[in-house]
Amino acid sequence: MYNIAIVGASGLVGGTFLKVLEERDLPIKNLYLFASARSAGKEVIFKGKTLVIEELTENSFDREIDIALFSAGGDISKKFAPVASEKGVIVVDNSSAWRMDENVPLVVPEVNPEDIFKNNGIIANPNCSTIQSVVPLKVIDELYGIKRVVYSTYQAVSGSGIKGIEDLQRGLKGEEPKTYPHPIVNNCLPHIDSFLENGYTKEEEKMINETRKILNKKNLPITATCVRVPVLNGHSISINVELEREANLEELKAKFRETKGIVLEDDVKNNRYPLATEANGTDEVYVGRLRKDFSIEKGLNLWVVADNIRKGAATNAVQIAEILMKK
Ligand code: 2RA
Repeated sequence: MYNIAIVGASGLVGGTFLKVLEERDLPIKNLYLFASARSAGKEVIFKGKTLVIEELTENSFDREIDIALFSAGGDISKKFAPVASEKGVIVVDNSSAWRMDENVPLVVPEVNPEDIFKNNGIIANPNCSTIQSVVPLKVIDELYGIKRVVYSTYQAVSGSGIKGIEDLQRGLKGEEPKTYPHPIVNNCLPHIDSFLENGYTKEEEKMINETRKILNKKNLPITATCVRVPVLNGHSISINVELEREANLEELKAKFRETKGIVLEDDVKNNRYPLATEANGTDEVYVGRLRKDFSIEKGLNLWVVADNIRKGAATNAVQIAEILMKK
């Protein structure tokens, strides 16, 4: 049995950690919930027991904790993940704070589970749009070798947390946004996170750098355009891939069908392709619209959809914790 902590327990991902931990019935002896002073004292039901959220402090890890799931923003992770790991806690951090640190493994269990055990106390959970992309890309790379990737994302407002959801709700009532720079209703905003000097956004930079790290292809040519769309939950991503070797679509579909964590939804004659409303609330990565890219010699297009709060964050982190526990 294990003692688990959740840091950021009052947030959207934090609450989903609780839901996923309960669903997957991990061997938990004690569960400790931490958040800001503002949320301290709030009660949460877990497996029929009432737990009380505590304020996160430097002393929060002065107790027997085996694994801590963090989703409280980069500043909190930067400050408290080392405090926890110095006390022997293994931290699985959902923020971007540690993802590109060369001493911190960046892990998607279906792609690079072996990297979990290269940790020095901190394991980074990738960005949601990266997680759902590398799951099919790993299969494609193993079969045909990937030479280049082009990402175009259509990301739900839940990716911005409760604030993003509230802006969509405001927009539907004709009210002005408070989180996004423009109304999200009737718009697609090519602006997720902040802009960099080179004209890309931090979200696009994350997808590029994290994909290279997870697939262990440091110089892989990749570009990305990340777009916020008026969808409540579930990210959709168009992926264009240039290959070393010509793809065989039937072979690739068969491989997707037998890959754990992937659901092939590809029957366009019957209007069947991945949808955010169908991915919502599930832990799989849905793949469809597989077709050759005839504009280049060996090219492939696919459409990938997943619940960005579950597989894109909470479930991926819990899966890492499960592998740690099994070991
Ligand atoms: C977003 N991927 O969708 C980012 C962070 N969750 O806003």
